[in-house]
Amino acid sequence: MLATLMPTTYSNTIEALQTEGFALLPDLLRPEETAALLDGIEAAPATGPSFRRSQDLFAIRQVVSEIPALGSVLAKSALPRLLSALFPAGSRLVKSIYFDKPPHSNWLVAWHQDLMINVDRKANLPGFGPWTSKPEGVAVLPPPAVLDDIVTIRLHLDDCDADNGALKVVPGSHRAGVLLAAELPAYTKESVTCAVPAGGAMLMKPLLLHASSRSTSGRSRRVLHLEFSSVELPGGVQWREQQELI
Ligand SMILES: O=C(O)CCC(=O)C(=O)O
Repeated sequence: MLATLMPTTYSNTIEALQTEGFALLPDLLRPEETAALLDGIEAAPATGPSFRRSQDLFAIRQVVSEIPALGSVLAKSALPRLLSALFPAGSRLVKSIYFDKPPHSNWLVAWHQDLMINVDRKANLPGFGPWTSKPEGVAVLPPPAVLDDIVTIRLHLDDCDADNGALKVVPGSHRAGVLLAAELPAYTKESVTCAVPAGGAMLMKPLLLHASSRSTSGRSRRVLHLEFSSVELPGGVQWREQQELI
């Protein structure tokens, strides 16, 4: 059988995700799917509490609920097959954000791990906390097993490299658990920059140390950041944005 006709198993991707904390899939989306996602974003009204626009950043929170056309494009792409490989027992979308780092943007993101999950309400749950309450809703640091289950899939809608704010990561840092600020410099000397072409995906674990730099180029860096989990939260607490994508 020709290699191109063999089913994609994503076994190398899953192994890289477990050992390195991230994996790159340069051609997850077809060009017409990337174009359809951009069309959906451009057609959105861009007003309301989920939309934030400044000279250096255009972000849309809960973007898949704000722009339902995106979910239809994603459901017909290779994403469902990738999700079945990552989560054989099923998963749901628990967070979605669109980020545009426009040309020459000064927006940079310092080294951090993604520790908080968005939930619908506060509750007295063993192992959960601290809790935060912001205008957009409640978030909490969950127990390690909840974070370990999450996979973030960043779909790149533009070619992205060091010049237009690609993500920098520290391979393997997700295995160190939750790190203190004072511990970060010892890790960040070993960082790599994740260049991803338009239509490609970067997969990462929430505990992977990551950061991004200012853009020094005239190119946009548009990304759909999607987080998936198979975990049912305890005590009747729900993921705030939970949504079946497929
Ligand atoms: O997209 C970026 O440049 C950074 C985003 C990020 O660090 C995050 O979502 O946690």
